Amino acid sequence: MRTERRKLLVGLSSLVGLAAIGAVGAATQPKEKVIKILARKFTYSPNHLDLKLGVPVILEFTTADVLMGFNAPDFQVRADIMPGKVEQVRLVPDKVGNFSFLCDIFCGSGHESMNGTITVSA
Ligand SMILES: [Cu+2]
Repeated sequence: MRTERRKLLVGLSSLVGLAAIGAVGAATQPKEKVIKILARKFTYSPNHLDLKLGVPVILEFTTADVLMGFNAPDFQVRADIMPGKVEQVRLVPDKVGNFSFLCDIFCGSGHESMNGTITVSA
């Protein structure tokens, strides 16, 4: 009975130790890079993003005029970019190559050409 209790205590203390290591690891991890993107009729600035495979980024959107959309279907990321608001989405580049993004909310006569590219390198 006594040894059982000791085993339990040892088990618990190593769990606490692991949790502490986990907390330190999280605290020292670098913050995800924030990429600011300004949408306006009918472009994104920038309209080309260079990303690294497996390195997540935060895309931070604002619009200079009307409501816009952002859609990067290859990464299943999309956002509504509303006037007067800052919209953030997280993108995880999980494949290498060139991928398109586009505006998916009709915003005027140049809407169809409002797009950009994401290049993910290894
Ligand atoms: Cu549009």
